[in-house]
Amino acid sequence: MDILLANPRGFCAGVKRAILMVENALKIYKKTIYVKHELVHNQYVITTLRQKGVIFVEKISDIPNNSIVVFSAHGVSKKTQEKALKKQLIILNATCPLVSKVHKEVSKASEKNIETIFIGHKGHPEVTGTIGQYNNKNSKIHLIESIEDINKLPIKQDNKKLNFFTQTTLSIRNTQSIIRFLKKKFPYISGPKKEDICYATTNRQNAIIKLSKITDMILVIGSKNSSNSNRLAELGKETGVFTKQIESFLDIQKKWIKNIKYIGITAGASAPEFLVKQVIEYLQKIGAENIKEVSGNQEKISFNIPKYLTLP
Ligand code: 0JX
Ligand code: SF4
Repeated sequence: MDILLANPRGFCAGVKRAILMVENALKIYKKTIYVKHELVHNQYVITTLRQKGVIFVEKISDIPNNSIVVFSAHGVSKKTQEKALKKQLIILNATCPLVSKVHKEVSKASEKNIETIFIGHKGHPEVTGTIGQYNNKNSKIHLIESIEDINKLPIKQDNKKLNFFTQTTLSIRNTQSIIRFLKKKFPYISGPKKEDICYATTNRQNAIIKLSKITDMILVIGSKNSSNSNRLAELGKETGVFTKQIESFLDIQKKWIKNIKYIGITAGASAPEFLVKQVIEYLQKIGAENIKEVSGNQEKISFNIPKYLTLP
């Protein structure tokens, strides 16, 4: 059996920035750091930070007044931000700049009374945070998850003040077909040139498609609540290649790899490379021979952390 590694895979710029912000904050403040929601959706990352003293909470009310709070990479709503300010918390905002960009657009639409349709997964923290940027009593933001939802929208077809935005970690294929239907039904709708799906999501989805053409099984490393990792596993399955999503090498079942000649490995944007290495080592122990990095889009993008969080 040979191992083929997808490229790019694993940490994106937003995740690297969020983790560095928390690690530096621990060193600079030498105090308990609270994080609103899981900083990124990966169990290994969360456990490691917890061991360093980070406390993860779902509600701002669970944080003592005057403490330090980090907003997760997925971002928060305006209401959450207000609650944190009321408690006089020191806010370190680790929202990915690409999510913040969508926040600004949604907020602008709200100020301008532009009715808005948001494509995303209900209950996902990024969706809650982005929808929570819209705060207008005279106009509305509507969440849709599928083409079927479009026909249920209480919006007039000839509405000329209508916008759409999307979650950053959606399936490119599904989202494009939703947008096509949206434009057909609402001819005056405007929105981003393509969609708001980020570069990292796009590149990892393209990389798994490439991997699927040269492998007979794919392992996707990523936690169950990671939207972008789930989309990778879904896409792997859609290509027809036997695909399994795992948290770590411990989830691998030997029966999966019986008779497999070329096994592909990829990792979601929140899954550390360390987990990929562990999977490779495990596969080598049970007989994998050659390892090849599949060529792919090189990612040069990086996001700065705030100056006050940089170490000397
Ligand atoms: O569930 P998501 O894919 O949005 O988040 P995850 O797995 O933490 O990935 C990195 C953060 C992405 C924000 O857009
Ligand atoms: Fe930012 Fe994209 Fe990474 Fe999300 S997946 S944190 S939007 S770069």
